[in-house]
Amino acid sequence: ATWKYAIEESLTEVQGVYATKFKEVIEANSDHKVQIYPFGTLGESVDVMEQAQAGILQFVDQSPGFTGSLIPEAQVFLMPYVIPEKQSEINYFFKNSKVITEHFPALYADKGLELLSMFPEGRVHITTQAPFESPAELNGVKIRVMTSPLLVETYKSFGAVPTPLPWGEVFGALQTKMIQGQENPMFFIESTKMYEVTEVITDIGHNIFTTAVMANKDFYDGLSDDDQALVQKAIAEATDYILDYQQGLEDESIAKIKAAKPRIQFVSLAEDKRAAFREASAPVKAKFVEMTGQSGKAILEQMEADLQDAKGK
Ligand code: 6CS
Repeated sequence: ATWKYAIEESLTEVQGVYATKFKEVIEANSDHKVQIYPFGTLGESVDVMEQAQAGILQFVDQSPGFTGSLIPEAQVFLMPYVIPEKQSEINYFFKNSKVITEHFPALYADKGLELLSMFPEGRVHITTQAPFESPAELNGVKIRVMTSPLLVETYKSFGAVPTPLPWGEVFGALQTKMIQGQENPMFFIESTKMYEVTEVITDIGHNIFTTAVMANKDFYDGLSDDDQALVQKAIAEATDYILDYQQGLEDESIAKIKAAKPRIQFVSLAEDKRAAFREASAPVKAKFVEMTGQSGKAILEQMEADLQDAKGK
C-alpha cells in the first residue's frame, strides 16, 4: 500500500529530511510505498491534522505550537527556559524522557493519534527589525507566534505584542510589516528566506523547536505486528539520523544568511540580559497549569524530573 505522510516543511528542511529517511527505511524493507506531502500541498497545519485524524493521511508531522489547540498539554514544549541548552542533554531527553515515551502517547491516543516520535529542530531565535535587549524594548513590537495560547502568554510576558498566525501567512505579514518579527530555528530562517525581511536575529536562549511525528491510530492498530515493528524501526533510524544531521546546521545556516545579507545583525544576549526575560516569563508556568489542569501539572512535573535525569548527559 502507499502510506501518505504530511509534513509542515519542505523536503529539504528538517521535517522533510526526517520523512525522507523514514520513507527510505520503509521502502527498503517492505513492499509499502511512502508518499510525502510537503507544506503547501494539503493546507495549513490545522487542516492537515484533521486529515490525519480522519485517516486520509496515515502519518503526520506536527509541532506542539499547532497541536496545542487539540492537546493543550503538548504546549509544555513551548514553555520558555525549561529545556536545557546543552545539545547532548537535549538529545538524551528526547530519547529517554518518560513524558514522551509514556505520558504523551495516551493524550495523543485520545485524539485518534499514535505518537511515534518527538524530536528537536534547533534553538529558537527571534527575528526583528530593530535590536532589543530587554522586555521593555519589545514593547509594542508585533511578533508572530504559532497558534498556541501558551506562546501568546510567553510573548506577552516578554513585553511584545504576540500575533498568532498559521505558517502560510508569515512571510507576507513580515513583508507588508503587519508584524515586525517571529521566532524559529536558524535553519528555517535561512531556508525560508525570512532573513530577507529581517534586520536583527536575536538569541535569548529561551527554547528549542520541538516537533512530533504521529500516525492515524486506527491505521496503526490495524497494521500487522511485522508492519508495526517496521514503522518503529524506521522511526528509530530517522530519529537517530535527524539528531546527527542537525549537528552544525545552525552555524551553516548563519554562514549562509551572512553571505546573502551581510548587513544583518546577530545578537546573542548575555546571561544578565537573558535573566530579565527568564524572570518576566516565570508566571507562564502557572498559565500552563491554568490551561491544562491536573493533567498538565503532572506532565510538567514529569518533564522537570526527566530533565533533571538528563543533566550532565
Ligand atoms: O513557524 C512555523 O510555523 C514552522 N516552523 C518550523 C520550524 N517548522 C514548521 C512550522 O510550521
